[in-house]
Amino acid sequence: MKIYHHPFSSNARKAVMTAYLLDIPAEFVVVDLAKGEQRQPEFLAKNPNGKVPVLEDGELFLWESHAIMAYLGDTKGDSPLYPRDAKKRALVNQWMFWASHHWSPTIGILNFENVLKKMFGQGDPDAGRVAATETQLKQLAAVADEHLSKNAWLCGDTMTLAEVAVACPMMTMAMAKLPLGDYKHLLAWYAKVQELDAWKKTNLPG
Ligand SMILES: N[C@@H](CCC(=O)N[C@@H](CS)C(=O)NCC(=O)O)C(=O)O
Repeated sequence: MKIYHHPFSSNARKAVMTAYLLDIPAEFVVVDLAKGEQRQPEFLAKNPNGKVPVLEDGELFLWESHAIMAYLGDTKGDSPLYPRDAKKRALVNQWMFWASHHWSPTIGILNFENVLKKMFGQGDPDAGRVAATETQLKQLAAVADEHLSKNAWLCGDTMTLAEVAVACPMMTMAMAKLPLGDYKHLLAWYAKVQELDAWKKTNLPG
């Protein structure tokens, strides 16, 4: 099994971290996004969207980080990280879909405005877009924070793949100026995730 990724990509990190947590031996293949390898025909044949992560398992090529996480969880059998019990799994999926549809894309806008624009010489952040996105992100953070004020982990007492989906986008918290400082339950939970070996192994080099 191969996972095509890039160490700066929070979406790719979700796939790599899941493989580590589930102890699934996978070969991690770096796709050089800065050089545009993701737009080369060889990579587009694996993922026509030209994005990491991609998982290759035999004849299966799978894209979308949360689909990859679910597949890895399925191949592992009944792991507490992605339980087979329908109700328990539904709650893990709920946070994974929330991360995919709301949390990651909102953070992605601040990554673009506050980090990538400068990196690629595309001008200053758009102040109006930043302010509107900060408001949206705070609303989302308040939901997670309130939930984590009553639960040790997103799905209750046990750590699951939901943690991976929600924590990985936060890896750019400082450089993308994510306005999360007031959400103390979310930050305390994030500190616990950062203590995991699978998190440390996927930290940026250096
Ligand atoms: N919804 C996708 C998003 C994947 C994505 O946006 N990947 C970014 C890195 S975080 C990428 O490969 N960007 C390269 C490009 O767009 O050229 C997922 O969750 O896998």
